[in-house]
Amino acid sequence: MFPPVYAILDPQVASSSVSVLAETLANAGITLIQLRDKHSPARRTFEQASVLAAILARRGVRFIVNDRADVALLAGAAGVHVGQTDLPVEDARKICGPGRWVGVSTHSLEQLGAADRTSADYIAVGPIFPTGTKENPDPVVGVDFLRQARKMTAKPLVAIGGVTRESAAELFSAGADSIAVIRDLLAAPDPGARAREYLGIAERMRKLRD
Ligand code: TZP
Ligand code: MG
Repeated sequence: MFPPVYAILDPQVASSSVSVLAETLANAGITLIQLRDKHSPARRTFEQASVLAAILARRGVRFIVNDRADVALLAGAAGVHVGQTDLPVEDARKICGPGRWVGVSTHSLEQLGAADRTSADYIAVGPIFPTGTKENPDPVVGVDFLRQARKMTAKPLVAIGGVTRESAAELFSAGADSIAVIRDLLAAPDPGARAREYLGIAERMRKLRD
């Protein structure tokens, strides 16, 4: 089963250090975590990613580095997530190899179709809802986009952008295999408790679907 809740660690949103948060989220049962650091130099991201890769590998959590396949490989991460302006999926794949995941972000059905024809391990679609977290976000695509995307690919689909506990169930119903959350998870008063709430919603929706 694809991990139903994808936690994204953004140091700009995190209330505590990302390694403390990663432990908290792993303790709560999250099994897929990404480091998304848009502002640090590559050296800092590499150091941070190396620490997270070591902590999370021990915990059986799949750790993904955003944007940089080179950093993901060298840090010992379990995958990389590329956007439309990062290395193309197959080039990231050449760096990371067949054993690591390569995920890709898409913002239109055309991009989704192209991503489906690659070796990507999962496809993210969004922003589904308005988000204050991403700088210069692509236009909001809405839940209907997710429904259309679901018909176009058999790859795991990750819904991202403005996800909240209130919208999570609808996203699973619309065909998401997973929901990716930044602010509503990291800025929660108790991120561990919030993660458990999301996992509870995912589990209820899985039972309804099966
Ligand atoms: N890609 C599309 S929206 C987004 C990214 C990285 C940010 C999602 O953050 P939040 O806080 O869950 O809206
Ligand atoms: Mg990127």
